[in-house]
Amino acid sequence: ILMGASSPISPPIPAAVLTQDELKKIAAYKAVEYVESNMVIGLGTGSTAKHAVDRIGELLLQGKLKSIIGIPTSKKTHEQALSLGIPLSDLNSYPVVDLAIDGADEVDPSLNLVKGRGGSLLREKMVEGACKKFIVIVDESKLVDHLGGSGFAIPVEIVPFCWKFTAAGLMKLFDDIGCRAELRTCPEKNGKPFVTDNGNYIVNLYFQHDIGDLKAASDAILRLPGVVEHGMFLDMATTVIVAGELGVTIKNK
Ligand code: ABF
Repeated sequence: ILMGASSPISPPIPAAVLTQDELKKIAAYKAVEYVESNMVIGLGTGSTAKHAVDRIGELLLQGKLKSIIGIPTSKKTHEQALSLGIPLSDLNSYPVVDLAIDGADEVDPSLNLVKGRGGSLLREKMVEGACKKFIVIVDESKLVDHLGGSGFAIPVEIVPFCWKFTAAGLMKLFDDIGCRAELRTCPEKNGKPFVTDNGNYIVNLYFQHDIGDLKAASDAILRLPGVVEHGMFLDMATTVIVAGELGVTIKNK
């Protein structure tokens, strides 16, 4: 101890900060509270949805949920659910899904979404389009004012056949607002194209200016031959659960 030396001023102890993954888990667990026995459940894809699938598996194992049928939205989720012992089926056998729980890349104030940066947008749109209630689970970093703003991509699933032609067609559609289309590739596979669960490619669209009328943009993209589906999920979410540093917010349509 140095006599006479002024004691060091210790910095204030920061309040416990939750990691992004902890926030995702909080949102996911909250969503699973809506799951009831005997429901047909759409099982989402991605790091947030993974927590929800884990939780459903845990409640089944504990006997707190019974007779659930899961409809997975990707091969990856299919594998995860199988490993947890969740009984699985598909839309052929269950064309109406009671509830789907899935993450998102962006959520706007009207609860429109961008999804598919994980690459599973087609199956997600099919399953979530077939459900009576669609709960989206996100941490607060996913909230945006406008979809596709701030230089983030809107993914579009396209057939591999003459993909450059389709990508050029997509850019042309949005000439007036400035649009760049980039094929999604896999750095871990020497830059080979990313291939979806359905054997298709993904083109990411980057916009210079606000897209404006989302419905018109969606219709135009879907009319283009070569396009399979895009990652704008308009008017589909019924509830969005947002986990943030200050707690959980539930937004209903
Ligand atoms: C899926 O997971 C996708 O539609 C979306 O791209 C992604 C969100 O990922 P994460 O939960 O890992 O942030 O639902």
